[in-house]
Amino acid sequence: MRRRYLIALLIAGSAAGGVARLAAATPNEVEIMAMKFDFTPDTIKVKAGQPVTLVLTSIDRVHGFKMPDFGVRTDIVPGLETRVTITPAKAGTFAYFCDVFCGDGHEEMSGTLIVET
Ligand SMILES: [Cu+2]
Repeated sequence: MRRRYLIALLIAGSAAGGVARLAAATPNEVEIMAMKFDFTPDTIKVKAGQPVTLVLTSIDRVHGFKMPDFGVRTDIVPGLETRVTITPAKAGTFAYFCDVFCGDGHEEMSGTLIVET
């Protein structure tokens, strides 16, 4: 029983590895939705060395998206898809936040990019 579980894990692991190799050619896409006063998701996990495209949308008003560690800064305009591609070089934890004042609670509008090796 225990052995069967281990084999299933190994199969799942190699399948995931195959997906990761394919994804290296074209950036993975991560959708981030902005609204007063949150980003959804507010935590993103990506792999170091692999390009990732953040697809930013807003459902209420213009927000900002700033990720200082990557030199990224853009508006997020309702009705538009704003795409930003980054390739994190090394593991770490990096902040992103809204930099367009959008009301009380704006200061709390932030998220975390976790880069894993
Ligand atoms: Cu804001």
